[in-house]
Amino acid sequence: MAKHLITSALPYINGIKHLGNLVGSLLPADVSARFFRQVGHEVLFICATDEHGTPAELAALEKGQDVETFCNEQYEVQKDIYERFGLSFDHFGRTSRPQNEELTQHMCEVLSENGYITERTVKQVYSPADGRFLPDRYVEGTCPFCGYEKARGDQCENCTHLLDPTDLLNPHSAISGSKDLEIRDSKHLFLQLPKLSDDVAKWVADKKNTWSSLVYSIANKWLKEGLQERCITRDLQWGIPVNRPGFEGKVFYVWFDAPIGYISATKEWSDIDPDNRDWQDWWYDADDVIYTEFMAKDNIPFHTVTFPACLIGSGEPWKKVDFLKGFNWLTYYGGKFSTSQKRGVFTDQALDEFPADYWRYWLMANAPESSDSSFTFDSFAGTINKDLNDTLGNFINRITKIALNNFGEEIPSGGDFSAEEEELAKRLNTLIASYTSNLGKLSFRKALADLRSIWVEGNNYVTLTEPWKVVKTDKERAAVILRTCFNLMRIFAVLSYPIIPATSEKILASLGIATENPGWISEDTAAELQTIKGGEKYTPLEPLFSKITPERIDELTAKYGKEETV
Ligand code: B3M
Ligand code: ZN
Repeated sequence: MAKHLITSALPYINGIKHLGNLVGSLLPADVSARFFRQVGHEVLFICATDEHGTPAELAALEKGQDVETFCNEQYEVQKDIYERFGLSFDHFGRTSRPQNEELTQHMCEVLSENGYITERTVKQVYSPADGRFLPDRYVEGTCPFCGYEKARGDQCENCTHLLDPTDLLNPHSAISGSKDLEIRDSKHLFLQLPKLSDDVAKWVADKKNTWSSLVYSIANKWLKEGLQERCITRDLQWGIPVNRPGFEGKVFYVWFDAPIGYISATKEWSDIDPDNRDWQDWWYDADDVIYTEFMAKDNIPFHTVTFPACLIGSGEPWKKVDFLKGFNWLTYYGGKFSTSQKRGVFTDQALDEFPADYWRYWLMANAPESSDSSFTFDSFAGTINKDLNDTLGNFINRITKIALNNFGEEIPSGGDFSAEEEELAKRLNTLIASYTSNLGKLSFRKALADLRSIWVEGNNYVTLTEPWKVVKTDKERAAVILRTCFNLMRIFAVLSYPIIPATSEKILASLGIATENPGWISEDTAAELQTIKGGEKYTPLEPLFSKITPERIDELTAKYGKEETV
């Protein structure tokens, strides 16, 4: 038994996430947390909302709310959606909580004592009308490169040139529209990454065999290009205050405090029950912990270079990531999911259309692991119909019907295994070993292909043994076959639990099996196929899935769109 710390990238507070965000971090982290718990490890699965930065302020402004009210509301909205998706966090915290403020300020202090933080004065846009500095997107104006009139201070959306707020022609405030802007000096803190780069490079080199090539190459690309000092403060009000003289009214840059949020959310968790929980067991001098992070590829540099640099620079024994699972993009009909353009299916909408398990299954079966993958409703319907409905669902419907008609609501007893069951055990044994190993290696697509093959074995076994015929001539043999099928049902439910937990719970409940942690399936597959002995009562299941019709697909594409136009 090992201690597994698992974190998902912290979703931004600025709006409801789409399916791409779900499959790029939150969902695979949950699948792993469930799996590791089931095989008997001690697991701590932590996540939180990432609440600082200009995106949060601007989203609040757009909604006409103050940032705090906006964040409070959005936190509850996101938390509720993740619960309904069955995400089994041990704690879902917030980077705006006091634990994060305390720890972020502490990190800045120790980094600064160790000589990794310096002060420098830079030129910033100031708006007297708004009474504040206007960093990044708070300034709009005309792009000096292409003449686009609505360019933002960080980037021109039209020609994609990166900009500085001071580059814009005819600049005005995005808040008040005021054109009366000044350039003022402002003092900021810079993290001296160049000084830490040798240590980080050494640490990264050690991960060559543990990280995937995607993750390892992104980290190395950054290191090779040479690390630059980074400004870790902003002239904003919303955020974690910088606790030093001359920095009144300034806060930390969101990417400085967000990853610290993993640790402080763990502290939130232990502050709830301090007698029984200790966050330091997981984070401080915690060599016995195996730490796995999940994220989309654009977050990889921050997690492989910047954040580890801070932890190393602190000189304190903070736990650093062991395994890092990075994902490519999930596209929507080949184009981008877009929060700002509302393109694609968002997590709240998804749950209005279909049960969480449909989404969980499709997303994990099509996870963008080694390349991007594309969501389409045709693909979604095809997979749900074929795998969930026609394979798993159909197997359960078939045997329930035959069993009910011939043996009532009691699992048939009597008779012994014969060659067919021995053969079934052998075949399953190989598949389950592969499935278990792939889940352990976080190879999700391969794991899901194994799971599908495991379900197929159930249908093949029924087709081969023909219980509906046998029951007419040899009731004892039919009892063996059907009882084996009930055992298969249990095995399927246990193995499917990381992926489609709600469905698994239904199956287990119908068999009268407690479900809090269904455990795993041992290597003695023959014994596993005879765990249910016969004579037990069961509750017949209603069909678990229903097919998605072509008409429904048309409805959905009309509603959510499929054109790639912007
Ligand atoms: N909120 C960005 C994102 O969701 C950011 C991740 C923070 S992880 C510490 O892609
Ligand atoms: Zn431009």
